[in-house]
Amino acid sequence: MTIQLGTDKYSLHIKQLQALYSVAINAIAADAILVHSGREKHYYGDDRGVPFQAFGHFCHWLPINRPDQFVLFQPGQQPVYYQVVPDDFWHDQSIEAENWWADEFDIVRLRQVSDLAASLPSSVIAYVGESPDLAETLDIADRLINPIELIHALDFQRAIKTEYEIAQLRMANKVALKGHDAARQEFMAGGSEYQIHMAYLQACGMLEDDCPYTSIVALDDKAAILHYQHKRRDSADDSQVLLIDAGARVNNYGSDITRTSTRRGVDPLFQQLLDGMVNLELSIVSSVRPGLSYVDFHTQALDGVARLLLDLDICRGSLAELTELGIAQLFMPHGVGHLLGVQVHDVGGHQATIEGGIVAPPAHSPNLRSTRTVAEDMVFTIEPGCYFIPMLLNPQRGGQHKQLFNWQLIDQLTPLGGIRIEDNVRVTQDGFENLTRGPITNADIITLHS
Ligand SMILES: [Mn+2]
Repeated sequence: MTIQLGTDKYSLHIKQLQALYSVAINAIAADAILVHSGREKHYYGDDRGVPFQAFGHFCHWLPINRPDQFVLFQPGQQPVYYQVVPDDFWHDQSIEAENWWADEFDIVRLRQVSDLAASLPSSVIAYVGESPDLAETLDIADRLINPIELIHALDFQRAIKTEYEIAQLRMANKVALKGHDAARQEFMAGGSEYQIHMAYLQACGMLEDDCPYTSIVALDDKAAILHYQHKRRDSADDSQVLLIDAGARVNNYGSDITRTSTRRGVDPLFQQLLDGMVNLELSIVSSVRPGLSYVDFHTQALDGVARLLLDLDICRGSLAELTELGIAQLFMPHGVGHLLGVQVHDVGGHQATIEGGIVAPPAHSPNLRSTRTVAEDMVFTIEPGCYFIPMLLNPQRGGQHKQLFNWQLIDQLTPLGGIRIEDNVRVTQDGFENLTRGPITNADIITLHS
């Protein structure tokens, strides 16, 4: 959805983007950078189009999600938006120019992509986008098609959000929270996964294509499937647990929120685990401040999960033993979160430098999507989880460390699937802003715990 938010913020965003591109272009010998939104695709052997998603670096410039749109950056000049609007009586191709963004560009309207070559300046242009073939037709040199030094610089900087971007992410959280409320109510009333999913979309005022990713709406044991994609229609009168991971998209920026809810009569042990996970998530969020490594949050999550498992007698032994053997990872096999922006798993998560240096995730947690040093105005998710995944736990039943697991309790909890709690967090000058919950005080944590 398109929501107008402060023209001045957007104007400043474009200035900051120009400054960022002015630095990035120094990595290559070029006078200009052409950013392409992408091409329309069709299913194989079919004339039906695949739902389009514009390239992240294009979305960074414009709140437009359409194929064959182009932004031309030239240092010191107003950016040019080449808006391709084909003659087409099958589809609505019109793009309504809204002043708040249109005023920042020199807009050149074209009827087809093949008109672009004649409209571009005769300077040395680099191309960023999915179609090297198209770049060749524009006579762009091979070395300037997605030059890796340029991509590294652009990816790295995307982690730090402008005030405009933070406003979009705040709004995307606000919209998604309406959906989460409606979804929870539908679950409490015994709704099926399908009904909960539809209640979510309706409350957000969204179509499925407006979601930043495929929503996860999982009842009971399906909550243990990390990216569960179905929406069962079966009656769910006796369901006990809902795990819903769903966001909303505003001007191309997406939120990514997970909530786990229980119905009356749920196993009290599961409820204790859920309360513990909520507190763990809040305490990790509360520790966010510039200068830390994102890996620290992951370590806190694994540690917290292990402590909970010991406290509730689901695991046995010492914290040191569980850590040494990587037992928490069997219950939380994903990372504690990821960068968030115009892509739900935003780029540059493992990048340590603008030049492209990489910090790999620790060997014990290869699925961790970010190892960045936390900096002001970075936005990421914090999403610890704890699941009973038979595929991961069953091999331990006959293993060397089988005595570290309380199999009776694990069997008791497995039909309830699992838990994930996820908020979107912005780093401030000396701490954090929870974009999902707003300010959290110690009082909130205690309330949630009781
Ligand atoms: Mn996420």
